[in-house]
Amino acid sequence: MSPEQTPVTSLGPIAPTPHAAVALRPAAGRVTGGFWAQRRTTNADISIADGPRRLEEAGNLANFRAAADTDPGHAAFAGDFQFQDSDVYKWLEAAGWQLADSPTPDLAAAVEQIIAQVGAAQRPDGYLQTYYQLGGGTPWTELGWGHELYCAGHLMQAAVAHHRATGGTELLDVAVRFADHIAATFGPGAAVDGVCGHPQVETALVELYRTTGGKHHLDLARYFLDRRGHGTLSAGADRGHDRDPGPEFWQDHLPILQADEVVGHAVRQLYLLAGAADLAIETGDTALTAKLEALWQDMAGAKTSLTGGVGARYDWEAFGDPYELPADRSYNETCAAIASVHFSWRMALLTGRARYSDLIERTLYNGFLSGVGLDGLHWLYVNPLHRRARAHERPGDQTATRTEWFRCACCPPNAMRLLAGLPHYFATHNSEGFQLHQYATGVYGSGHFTVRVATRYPWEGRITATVEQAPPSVTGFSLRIPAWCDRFQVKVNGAAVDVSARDGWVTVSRAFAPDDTLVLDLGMPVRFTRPDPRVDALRGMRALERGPLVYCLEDADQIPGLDLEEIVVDPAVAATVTARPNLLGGVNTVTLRGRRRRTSHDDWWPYRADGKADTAGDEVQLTAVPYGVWGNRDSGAMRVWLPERAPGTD
Ligand code: FUB
Ligand code: ZN
Repeated sequence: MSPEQTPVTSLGPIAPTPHAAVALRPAAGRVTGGFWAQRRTTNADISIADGPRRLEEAGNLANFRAAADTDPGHAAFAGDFQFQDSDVYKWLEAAGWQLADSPTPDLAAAVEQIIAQVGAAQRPDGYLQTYYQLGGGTPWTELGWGHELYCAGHLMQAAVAHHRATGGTELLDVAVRFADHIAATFGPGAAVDGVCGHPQVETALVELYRTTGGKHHLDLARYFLDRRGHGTLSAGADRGHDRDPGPEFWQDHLPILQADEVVGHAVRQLYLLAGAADLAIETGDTALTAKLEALWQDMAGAKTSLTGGVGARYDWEAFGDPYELPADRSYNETCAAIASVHFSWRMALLTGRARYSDLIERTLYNGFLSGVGLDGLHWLYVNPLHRRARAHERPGDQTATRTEWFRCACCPPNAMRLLAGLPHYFATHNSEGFQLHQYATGVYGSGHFTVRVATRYPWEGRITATVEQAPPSVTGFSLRIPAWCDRFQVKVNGAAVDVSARDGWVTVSRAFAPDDTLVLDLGMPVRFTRPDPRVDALRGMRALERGPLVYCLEDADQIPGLDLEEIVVDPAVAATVTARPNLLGGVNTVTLRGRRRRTSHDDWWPYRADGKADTAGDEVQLTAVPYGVWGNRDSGAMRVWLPERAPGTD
């Protein structure tokens, strides 16, 4: 059976239980063509396929064999980080979603082999972390940096993916044994009463509960959430870590219900909030939901880059102050963008609000995808919005240049797992109908409602959705109108319908029949975007956007000799869009006229009295490409935010 014909029924990464308090439930999806098919094919055929080689080369798999004592030649832990097992688990999770989508014998065999190595390494009491098993220290004594629960969480998520994809329990059994060991070890009056320095196990335990039905997994997730914020973590307790990042870094500064803003390490913060959202979904905790909505608003409203990137600070990979969103030194780790998608999707399910999927869209196309090389082999760990031709990286910085793998390789397999499970973030259903959140060519469905979507999105704004199967119970079909779009039209079976967007959704209400066709046309003019004036680092700048895509200028597309530090733009000038099928995997470029500021040797001082005009420069053509594909050609300069031409200059 071809992927086109197989029914869309599989469960994805987040599968709320039947009694969950959700406004929307994820629908199944299969992407069959277009933008995301291209990127997901590279993910499957190149990135995931190459994963075992990478994990072998970096020593991650040898660690499991050594812990199982079947490989005495590699008895010492390989690598620099306690959490390296998680790279293997993230890869296994990616492979699981890939197997669910389009299984191949080679991938199935690789998964089976690696699961066997993981299982063999597990201690008889259920404990599993190769770093500590290979002499790294005493388990559960270094909760700050030890990452034991973090790794356990990734193991659980991998096991859930494998089980949902294949029905097999080989990895699930390992994960449940570890979860049981954790339950026996942690809790008031137990051997350990505390939390992990890196949240992650919370969301994983909820998903394990959804898979096994074991209420104790949900209770354990609740314990870890409630115990956090009571100052149980301190770096001093961990050997070899004399720099204490402070309680905010590892989300131990406040109980979540007392928190007013997103702070500390961005991935830690957002994994925690994703886990809390999962708990709210399964328990109907309305106070927690309200708090999560407020924290999401703080993140989106004051701490997110235009690209959806989060975690602006290089120091401790942390959220900055409100509006601390520089273009050049914005860290925006790829994992943080992924964590933002995880959090937002759970909020979309909880509340039904389109704003969460708006941010997911922005993040996916821009701040996430920039982390993934077009070749599927080169990655960005940090995703700034400006790279100068003269490198501004400090020794020890994560580089803003594409790299094959990292010493701390958290991002590549994390990106693989998101891409592999991505179609499950695209559509939902509830008692009122069916909702499309993201637009990608493919087949989406729930129950007996199935719809086939055809689109050239994000290059064009037309989305055609043809109903294939429609039970009488589905009387509403909703389409998300992105926040960036202020002109759209909906046609049903060729006739324009008068619908307006409410809270980001347009809903066509009728009894649907097979072959009913909805066409949504989203206006996609090029937009000049200005920052909130409170973003001091960006004042006086403009960015180019079209549809869901943020654009940037890269050296490679400009006239020879143009210095991107010298150009200014005028938002009043027209910009043109050109389809370039042979550039960067096929993109639309945006061309506009800008001006090169003329500098002279007399400009020894970069400040001028108000009223003194800049020196006039010549007009130049500028070509912008989508930010999501920047850095795929060379290591030249790049910038998203462009200085606006000052009034009074010619
Ligand atoms: O600590 C594990 C991972 O390493 C984090 O999620 C990333 O931010 C990186 O610091
Ligand atoms: Zn990462």
